[in-house]
Amino acid sequence: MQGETYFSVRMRASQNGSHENGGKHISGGERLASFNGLKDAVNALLDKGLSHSRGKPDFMQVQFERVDEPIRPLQPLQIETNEVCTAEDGRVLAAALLSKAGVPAQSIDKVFQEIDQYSDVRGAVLFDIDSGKRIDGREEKGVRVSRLDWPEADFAQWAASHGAPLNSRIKEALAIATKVCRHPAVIAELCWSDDPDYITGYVAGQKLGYQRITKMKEYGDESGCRVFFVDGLTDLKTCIDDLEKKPVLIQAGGKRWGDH
Ligand code: WAQ
Ligand code: MG
Repeated sequence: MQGETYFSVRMRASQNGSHENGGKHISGGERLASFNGLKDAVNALLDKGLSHSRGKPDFMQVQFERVDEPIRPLQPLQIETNEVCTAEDGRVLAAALLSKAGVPAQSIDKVFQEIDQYSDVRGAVLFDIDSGKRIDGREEKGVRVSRLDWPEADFAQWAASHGAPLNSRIKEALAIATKVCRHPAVIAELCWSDDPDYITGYVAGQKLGYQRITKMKEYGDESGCRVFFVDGLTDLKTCIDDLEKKPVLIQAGGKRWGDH
């Protein structure tokens, strides 16, 4: 989309006070919108935070800011769904997929050992496969991938042609995975929701694609995770900056943004 000014819109909501005052994370969201689309984007994020299965928020912040960098168009990763019967089977399959994407066994084991600690993070954990350690240094905040969106009409067309449900959860998760796996330092991503009513998760990688796994935890469980496995990271600050700030729009079909 050249020539049009875009705005990054972000929301975070918590319960029992703000996040920085120890409140429980309820919901977060990020969109990219034109000036005329701001009202819809803010309303959609407001709705998302107000009607959430993790609870009613008593703190919410919604903000928008102009994006000055050019927006990069990206094709969504290939999607596949892997049916499993139990959460244990789901986690075993996730480990196998991470291994296929190039994550060493020691790092996979360590992440699964530490997974309960990661569930308090309201962004993502950056895990370095060289040192075998979490390296973002962001504690509870983690790294929040922002400045990304998938225009609804393009997503609807994509969903129809892939037999995928028309829900914003898949749209948002596939958009994050596509942006993150495109980063040269990122080997793979592991994610499942912290929402008690959603148990499907995924492993993603640039070559592996977006591999959904139908059961990663039990219904009612409020612990989720999002881990980006990174390798050969010489400049941590730039990597975090790219993930948080480089603007990306997902586009599956038709004319690509910026084509003439
Ligand atoms: N950047 C970094 N981390 C994030 C972001 C973001 N933009 N959004 C969410 N997270 C982290 C945060 O720690 C959340 O607690 C955790 O991920 C889970 O977020 O059927 O719904 O939005 O294909 O609850 C995946 C499967 C659903 C979708 C994942 O995650 C499908 C999901 P949630
Ligand atoms: Mg959630």
